[in-house]
Amino acid sequence: MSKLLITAIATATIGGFASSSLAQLIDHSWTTPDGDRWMYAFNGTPGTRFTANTFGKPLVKQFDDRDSQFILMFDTAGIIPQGMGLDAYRIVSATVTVTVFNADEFFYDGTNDPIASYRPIDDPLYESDVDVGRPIEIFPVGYRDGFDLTNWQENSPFNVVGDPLIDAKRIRTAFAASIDATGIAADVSLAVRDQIADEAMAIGTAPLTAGHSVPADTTFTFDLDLCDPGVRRYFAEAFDHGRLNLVITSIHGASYDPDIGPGDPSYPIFYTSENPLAIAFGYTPTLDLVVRVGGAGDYNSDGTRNFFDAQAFLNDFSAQAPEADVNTDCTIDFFDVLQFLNEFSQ
Ligand SMILES: [Ca+2]
Ligand SMILES: [Ca+2]
Ligand SMILES: [Ca+2]
Ligand SMILES: [Ca+2]
Repeated sequence: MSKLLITAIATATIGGFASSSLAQLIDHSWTTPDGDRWMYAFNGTPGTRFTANTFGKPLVKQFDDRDSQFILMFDTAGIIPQGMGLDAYRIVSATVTVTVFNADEFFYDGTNDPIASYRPIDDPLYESDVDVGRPIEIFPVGYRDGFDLTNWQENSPFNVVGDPLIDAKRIRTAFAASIDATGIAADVSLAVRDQIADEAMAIGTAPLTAGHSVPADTTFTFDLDLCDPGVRRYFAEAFDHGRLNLVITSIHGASYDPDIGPGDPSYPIFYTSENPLAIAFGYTPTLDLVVRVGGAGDYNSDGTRNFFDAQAFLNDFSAQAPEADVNTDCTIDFFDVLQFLNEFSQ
């Protein structure tokens, strides 16, 4: 493989270089979102609340299973060059944090629970939840009824079609989504009903013992799985437009039951970007991104394409280093070599 690769690179090197595919490696941290919203049908102050929570009430006829969602909006414009076309963006890593406001009102579970475990125990499809607590998950955002990434804002209406007092299912203007490789978003808010499993980009983890109650000010970290082609496309589209929206959800039981009245929360409540305590103590949601912009031919991202790029790629490829995954599909194979050569010789 290496000899073949060297020959191919040498051949490619003979061709002239255009300057259009030079690359930039961008590593940036957002210490607070540019917008955030408790996405819940009966939120009377959308976009400005000091806390947001996540819960669900699966299979209740009126509500989405992921009933209460927390949307985060980060402007990437000005940090990541916009409008370069989807192929120009290669997301390398993405990490999100949110911090818990309420004290000891739910239990820590940093692993996936079977979607059937959220069904009632007498449901024929019910599966048991083997570990105490419920995971907190992060998803891409999808839109409906005239909204999209470019026009949805933290104070946009919850719905424009339907009436949540009658039926709040599948009407929210922005929803937790699964994105296919062509960019089509499917609403996963009814995950239990629709039996949609394992579509989250990450489950939040915290330095806590599994099953223990979660203290106030605990930060949950989401290291996003970027292997899925739909997820990669989602990030590319976000960077192309200059804004990345993400949504936190969980299907913790909602303790408020219209039949029995309000009780103590049994679900996470998070600080929002508007919360004065969060601003003072650094508990606002955060985002860390590493993204390559531009052609992979400038492999070492120094603004020129030359032998050193080929050498660096070859070294990483031989070592099976993650950086050699040029087409970012989470495997390092011949298709990465093809893509590198293609971009190196353009
Ligand atoms: Ca907000
Ligand atoms: Ca569990
Ligand atoms: Ca270079
Ligand atoms: Ca690859």
